[in-house]
Formats: sequence, structure tokens, C-alpha cells
Amino acid sequence: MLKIWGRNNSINVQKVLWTCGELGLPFERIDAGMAFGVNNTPEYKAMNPNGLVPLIDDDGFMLWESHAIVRYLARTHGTGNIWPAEPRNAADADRWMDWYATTLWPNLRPVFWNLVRTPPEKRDMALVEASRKQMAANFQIVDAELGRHEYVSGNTFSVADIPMGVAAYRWYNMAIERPTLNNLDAWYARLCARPAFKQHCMLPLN
Ligand SMILES: N[C@@H](CCC(=O)N[C@@H](CS)C(=O)NCC(=O)O)C(=O)O
Repeated sequence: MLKIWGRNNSINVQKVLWTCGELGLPFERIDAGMAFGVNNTPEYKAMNPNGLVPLIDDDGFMLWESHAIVRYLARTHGTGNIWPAEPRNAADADRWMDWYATTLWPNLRPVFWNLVRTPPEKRDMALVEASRKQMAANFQIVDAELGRHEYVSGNTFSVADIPMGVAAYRWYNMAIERPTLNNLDAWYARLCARPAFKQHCMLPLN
């Protein structure tokens, strides 16, 4: 059975768990990271030299990097479903995953870490506000895209919705100011109705 290392409150682990849920793939999850440790042991670092989660073992095939894992599982078990079969559609979905990693995440990270994982007296609120504004501008781009179709890269749910969805969960569940973005709201409501998103991603932020 597919093995996944990683604590279930990690944004990157949640992408993988949600993907498995969408594909109906059974897996065994091993707690690792933060309070659980494991990820800094020599045994773990032999499997992932970064000492980070998630990591998977699919019948001896070891893979780290959450987006690489999501793409691998989606291509293997969901081509024509959550992995678009047509190359241009796949490239479009792929593009949004890269955009999340290079553009959205660098703005989300400081807001999340300061507001969720840092005691109030140690928070860098100037950085939080600057990053929140950038994130709002990022989500405006996503909102405009969602005005053209129901999901991030077309009218059906795909891998493109997975990183964006876990980011949106944090965006909507942190105590921050948010501009009105009607298309984003409607898409987020569609995600919240998906059983795998509910089960693996709609968890307390900590
Ligand atoms: N680019 C990597 C980043 C992985 C990463 O930063 N993982 C975090 C959790 S979200 C981690 O392992 N942190 C150390 C820990 O949990 O102890 C990916 O997408 O998989």
C-alpha cells in the first residue's frame, strides 16, 4: 500500500492526502514533522535529504516534493480525470501549480507563520500586512480566472485546484482583511462540498 510520511496539519501533506482522497487511493500515513520528529533522523534523511514532509513510498518508488507527488499520483491514477489528458489542458493546470509555488506561497507563508505559529508579541505585523496585500492581489488574479470557468483550469476539478484550495482554506480561515472576490467565494464553496477536501484539509489551523 502507498505510504505517506507527514503530519496531517501540514499544507504540503494535505495536498497529497486530498489527491489520494479524490482518486480513491488507499494509503498508510505515518506522522512525521514538527512535534512528531522522525523527519530529522538519519533513516528519514536517507529517504528525503531535505528532512521535510511529505514523502511517499509507492511500492519502493520514493518521492518527495508535494507537487511532484500530486502530479505523479494524478498521472498514474487520474489521467483524463484530475490530470487532464490533453497536453495543453495539462500544461494549463501545471502552470497554476507552479504559480502557487512561486507567487502565492511566498506571500501566504509569512502571514500563516506569524498569525498561526508565532506568539502575538513576536509577530512581524508589518510583514503580515505587506504579504496580505500581495496575497489579495494574487487572489484577484485567480478570481478573474474563475470568472471564466468553474475550476482553476477549466470546468472540471483538476490538480490545479489542489494547491490553490489548501491556500484558499488558510486565506478564508485566518483573521485577516479580505477584498470581496465573488468568483473565488463560489469556487471555494464548491471545494468545501467535496468529501476529500472536508476530510483532509478542513482542519484546525495550527
Ligand atoms: N517544497 C516542499 C516543501 C516541504 C515543506 O516545507 N514541508 C514542511 C511542512 S509543510 C516541513 O516538512 N516542515 C518541517 C516539519 O514539519 O518539521 C514540498 O512542497 O513538499
